Amino acid sequence: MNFKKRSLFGSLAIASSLLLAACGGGDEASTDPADDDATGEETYEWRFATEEWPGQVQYEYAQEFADKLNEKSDGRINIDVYEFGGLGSEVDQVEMLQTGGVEFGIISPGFTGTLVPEGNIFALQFLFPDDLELNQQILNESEALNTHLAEKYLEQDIMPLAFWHEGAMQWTGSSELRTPEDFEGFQMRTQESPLILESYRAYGAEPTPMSWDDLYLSLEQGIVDGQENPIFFIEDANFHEVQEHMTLSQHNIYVTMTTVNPTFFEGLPEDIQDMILETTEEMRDRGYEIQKELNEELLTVIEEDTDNPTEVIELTEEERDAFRQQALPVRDFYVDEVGEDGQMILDMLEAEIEEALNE
Ligand code: 6CS
Repeated sequence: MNFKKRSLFGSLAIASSLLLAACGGGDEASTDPADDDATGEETYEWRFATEEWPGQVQYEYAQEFADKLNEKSDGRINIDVYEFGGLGSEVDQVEMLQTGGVEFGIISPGFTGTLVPEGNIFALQFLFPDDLELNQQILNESEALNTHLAEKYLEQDIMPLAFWHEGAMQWTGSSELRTPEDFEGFQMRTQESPLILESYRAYGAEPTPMSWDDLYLSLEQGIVDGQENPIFFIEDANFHEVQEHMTLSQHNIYVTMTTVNPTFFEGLPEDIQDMILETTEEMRDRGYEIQKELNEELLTVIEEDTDNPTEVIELTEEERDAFRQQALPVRDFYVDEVGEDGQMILDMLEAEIEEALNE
C-alpha cells in the first residue's frame, strides 16, 4: 500500500469549498483585493493548484513562485499552493482554472488534449532532442509555443505564462520493454490526451488513460502493466515498488505549463500583473534545475533499493531508433487531427529545434 496516500476526507473538504467558489458561491477568480493592509495598500489571497505533492517538482516550483511574489509585494500577495489530490483529478483542476476556482495552476498538456488538440504536440515522442538543457531553452524561446500554441490555450480560458519540463520520460513495466514488440498487448497507463494513446497504439500497446492518483494500485493489482514518467516521479510516487523493470528510454520530455486564469489576470492592476510576469521570468529555469537534481538523485535511490529491486534497462541508440521509426508516423496523425494551425505550430517548432541544434 502506498504510504503517501493522502486523507480522502481532507481532500474532499478542500475540493468542495473550491468548487463552491468556482460555481459562483465564493470569490470566483476575483481580482478584488482581499483587504487593505496596515498601510492601506491592497492585499491579495490567491490559490495555486499543482498536479504533484510537496517534494516533487511542480509543488516546489509553485511554492517558490508564491514566496517570490509574497516578497516582491512586501507581503501583500499571499498564495496558497495546493498539492495534488485536494482538488480532484488533474482534469478537474483544469476546469477549476478555467472557471476561476483557482487563479493559478500548473497544467500538463497531457490532460488538455481534447480541449486544446494542438497541445497534443507534446505527446509526439522523439520530437525533442536528448539535450535537456537545450530543451528548456527551446521551451523558453519558442514562438510556436509561446505565441501560437499559447493562443489556442487562451481561447479556452487558460493563459500559459511559461512552458517548462520535468525531465526525460522513462518506461516502467511488469515485463521488460526493450523493443516495440515488447509493447504488443501491453496495458499502458497514460494521461488523457488522445495523441498519447495513439503513440502507444503505434507500438501495439493497449493504452488506458487514468489519473496518477489511481496508478500505484492499478500497477500493484495488474490492472495496467506499465506507465511513463520522469525518474523522480517514478521513485517519489513509489511506482518502482510495484514494477520489476525500468527502461531508460528518454522517448520524450515531460512538458508542463505555469498558467493563470486570463479574466483574473486581465482584471489586476498593472503593477501587480508586472510582478507576476517578472516572477514567471525569474522562475523560468527553476523547474529545470529542480528536476535535474531530483532525477539524478532518485535514480540512485531506485538502483540501490534492494527491498524493491527494479531492473534498470539502458537502451542503445539502435534500440531507441526502432521506437523512433514507429513513432514518426504519429506526427501525420497529429496533423490530420489538428488541421492547418496545428501543422503550422509543428512545422515552426521543428524548425526552431533544428535551429537550436545548429547554434
Ligand atoms: O503521470 C502523471 O500523470 C503525473 N506525472 C507527473 C510528472 N506530474 C504530474 C502528473 O499528473
